Amino acid sequence: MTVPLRAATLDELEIPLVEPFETSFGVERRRRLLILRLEDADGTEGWGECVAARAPLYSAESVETAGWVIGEILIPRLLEVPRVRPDSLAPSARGLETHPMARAAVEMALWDLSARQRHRPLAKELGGVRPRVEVGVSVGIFPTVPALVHRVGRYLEAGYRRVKLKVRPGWDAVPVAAVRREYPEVRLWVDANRAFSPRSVRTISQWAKRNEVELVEQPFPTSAVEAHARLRKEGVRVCLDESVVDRGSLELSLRRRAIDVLNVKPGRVGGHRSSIELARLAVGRGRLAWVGGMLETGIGRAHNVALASRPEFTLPADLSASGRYYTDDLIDRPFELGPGSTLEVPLGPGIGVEVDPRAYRRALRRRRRFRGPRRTG
Ligand code: OSB
Ligand code: MG
Repeated sequence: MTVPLRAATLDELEIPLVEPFETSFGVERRRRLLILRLEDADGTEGWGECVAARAPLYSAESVETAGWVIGEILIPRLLEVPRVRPDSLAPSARGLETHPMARAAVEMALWDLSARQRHRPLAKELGGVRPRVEVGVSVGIFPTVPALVHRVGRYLEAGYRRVKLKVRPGWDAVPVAAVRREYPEVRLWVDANRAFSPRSVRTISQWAKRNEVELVEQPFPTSAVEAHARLRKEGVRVCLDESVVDRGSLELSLRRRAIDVLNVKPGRVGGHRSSIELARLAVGRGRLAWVGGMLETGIGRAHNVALASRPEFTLPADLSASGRYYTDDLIDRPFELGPGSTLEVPLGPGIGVEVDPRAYRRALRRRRRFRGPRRTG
């Protein structure tokens, strides 16, 4: 029933964010990204987004390295595969364990393609069970505390109920306390993107508990398993993002009691299949899981929303409405925030959204085309 690929298009785009997004590792004003479009022999398409950023700061991959891996290795190998399916990537991705973002873009495009071939929504193909997914909003570092408090207020007015503040040494106890004081009801999370030293376990636990911070995401460096375990012992709920790169790293954190909650980003862990595997493992051991984001455009967001409709994901996702990120999202029907701080799971074929050609053309910077071998019979 499945068919070979006929062609692939790898595009590099640039799209301005509605406002700068500052984290402990840098500021992003315009997102540079890769979009992959696969096309099978019947003309059905599959879309994937690569979450690697222009600079390799969040992780070691970048637009350049991921573009190289996708264009020089993954696409040429896949174009030789006689019948593609979502797991067709595994043999083609051998040796590329340290390039999960490149792999994910291709794996996710294959999922979309295969769901469209079957005229089924991706959410159903992935085992999703919910018509809407609960979401929150990730809020960057601001120039001043009042500016942050004001912005959080705007998000709450828009309907978000859970807010994740980006923190770093020097932007921690004070802004967190200010937001808590102004909004006593908000579900408050923080994310440090590895910026703290393991020596600050005590101080983090003090301000986190005092301000009823529901979870602290990735306070310490990737391999600081003991520090994360100590923070848990202080009574803080620890969420891991960068530390979990594969099954082995998750098992290690579980065994050493260094994790309560898992932030699963399909674009960063190799795609949907590995996301499901990691979430099942964490939930099977009594931990909680939710779907994170990497400022995806509507294409990547649609993938993430489909994944988040699975039953393992019980905490609100980092998947906000299109307008929180981009004035001109790349899709025809931008995501909007619905009742109860939710996004609707698109139920059209595949990811359930279509590209808006005008927005896409405006953002397009570079295109590479690939064609499969001519096949006979
Ligand atoms: O650590 O979760 C993170 C964005 C870019 C890189 C890393 C992270 C993030 C976010 C944004 O927090 C979440 C979103 O897409 O809304
Ligand atoms: Mg994070």
